[in-house]
Amino acid sequence: MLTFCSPAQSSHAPLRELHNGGWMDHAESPARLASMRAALGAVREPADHGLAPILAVHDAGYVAFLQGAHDAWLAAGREGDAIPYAFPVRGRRPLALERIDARLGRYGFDAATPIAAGTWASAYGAAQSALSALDAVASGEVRQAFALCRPPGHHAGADYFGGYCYLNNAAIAARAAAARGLGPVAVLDVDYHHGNGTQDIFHEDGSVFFVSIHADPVRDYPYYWGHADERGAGDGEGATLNLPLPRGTRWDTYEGALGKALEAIAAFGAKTLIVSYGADTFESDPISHFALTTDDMARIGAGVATLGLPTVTVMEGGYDVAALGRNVAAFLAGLEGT
Ligand code: OKP
Ligand code: ZN
Repeated sequence: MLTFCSPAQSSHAPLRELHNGGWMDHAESPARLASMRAALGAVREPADHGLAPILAVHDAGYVAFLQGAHDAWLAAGREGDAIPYAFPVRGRRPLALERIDARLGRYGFDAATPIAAGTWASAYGAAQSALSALDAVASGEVRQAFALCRPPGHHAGADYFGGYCYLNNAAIAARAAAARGLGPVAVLDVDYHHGNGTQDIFHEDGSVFFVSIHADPVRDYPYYWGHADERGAGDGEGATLNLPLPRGTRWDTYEGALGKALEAIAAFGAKTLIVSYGADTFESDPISHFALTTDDMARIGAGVATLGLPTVTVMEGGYDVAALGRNVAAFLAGLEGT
């Protein structure tokens, strides 16, 4: 599988995250990338598409904030990673506050997503990988390509970061595909966690169909999105499909949801597919609670391949570092039919 990855994507190295009331080593580590690189072999460096395709998804003020946040943190006399701790929830006025803590809370939605020295460079590199994977498919060079993105993207909205995500790589690729006339576009999100950022970005956009299979947010992060009655709004009504599943889900249950998702994508008439792939559905993932096996990853890939669509897969989560490389390789082998 033609795979894109930028060396800049290793520079994001958040130190720790607040987890269940205590500090733990950050789950989204550079070691994840090393595990995947070791299993996948050669990668191609992405071309630099600049900021324009990022700004087609993300708010300009938010992007400027991300670019400067860690410098502003240091300028405020702080050390280590910038982490928000106060949030203007429930319709507080949009105040143009200068203090770094106020700006962190304005743009962040959780305290698990630090902004470190290398965060912008890595997020920018990951977005460029997604755009180059799209180029390779759009030009006809390949039918399928893989963007080995890190940090992940599906929790990031037009003007917010959270869930280890800063720029929404899948949404950036999907919007670029639509802009190139490759639509209708579908985004299939098979990460364990609901892709709330992607859902929000396309919530009122009927030209991109968003379908997600994920842990029921009644029990699992991100809680406030991903419930089955969220179906899009306005022009996008009906172009969002959420398929929440219970903790403990194995292939026998997962297979039915995947079948529904694929049927809906075909019925929508998608011409290009973006897959947000997370390996955190794996049975021994340290922060997740499904029970899929490495063979099941290949089954997901093979299922997606039955759509027969030009496909860009974008990497999202997966935190069992020792198993991550082989799980991703199994998914991609299933997708390629090998
Ligand atoms: C990112 B992706 C605090 C709990 C917050 C955030 C999970 C983000 C998952 N430690 N957990 O979807 O794999
Ligand atoms: Zn996840």
